[in-house]
Amino acid sequence: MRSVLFVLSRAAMAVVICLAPVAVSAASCGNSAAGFDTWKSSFVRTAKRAGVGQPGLTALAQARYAQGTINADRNQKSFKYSLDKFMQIRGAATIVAQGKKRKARNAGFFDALEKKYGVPAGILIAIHGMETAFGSYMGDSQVVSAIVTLTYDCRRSSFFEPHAIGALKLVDQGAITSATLGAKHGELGHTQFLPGNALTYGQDWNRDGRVDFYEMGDALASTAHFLRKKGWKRGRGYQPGDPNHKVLKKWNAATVYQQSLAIMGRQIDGS
Ligand SMILES: [Ca+2]
Repeated sequence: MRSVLFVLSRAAMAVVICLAPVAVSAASCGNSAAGFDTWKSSFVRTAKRAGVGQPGLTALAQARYAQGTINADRNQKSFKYSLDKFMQIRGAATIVAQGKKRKARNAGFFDALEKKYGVPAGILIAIHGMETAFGSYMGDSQVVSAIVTLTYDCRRSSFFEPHAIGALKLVDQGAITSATLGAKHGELGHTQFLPGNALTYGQDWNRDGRVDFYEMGDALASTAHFLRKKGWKRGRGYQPGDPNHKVLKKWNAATVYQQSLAIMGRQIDGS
């Protein structure tokens, strides 16, 4: 769901600028490591008020200023690609070819997911391929440190704060630890959930008592659950103009991303 961040960044930034004098709780945000620890001790109160327990508070105390995340955030560039170019850059042909094999190999699993959530294999496999090349690259940044740093950072505090609280609650639940690695903006697991969404939509598909976004079954069930809760209609289409196409916007705000998912999904589903 990475690209959502890019699209939201301008709007969220405007909010931060307008509200900064009153909105950012007791401690002020900052644009460098100086002040991070002071801000963290103040953020403890916010976290407690939000219901974060001791494991989450400990993870907050252990969070370190994530310079790599801030560097990546400052260097974000916005590109405008045609659909064809975007699909080429993202390796859509490879995702479809591998995706068809993955669907055939795990037919029972994907049938069970569709039965429970109404979301067909093609879309879930296309998302899995787009987000992490089917789990082959899930990131190398510490999720808690990344998301707490982004909340402290002045640029988009209000956008990231619910995700920081989400990450700390995921620690409470044992879904992640302070060592869990994800992408630069704290997206975690096979389909790169932001922590707040992970907390809300996480599913324990394999029923081992733990929602694990680094276990494929849990991650894809959580993804299907997210789409279902965002309005996915069982048995209806997901091509542009179909009822489910607009649900893809909830996953990623970029039009070319949504269109790519629809094309890849149709090819993988073979319909
Ligand atoms: Ca599980």
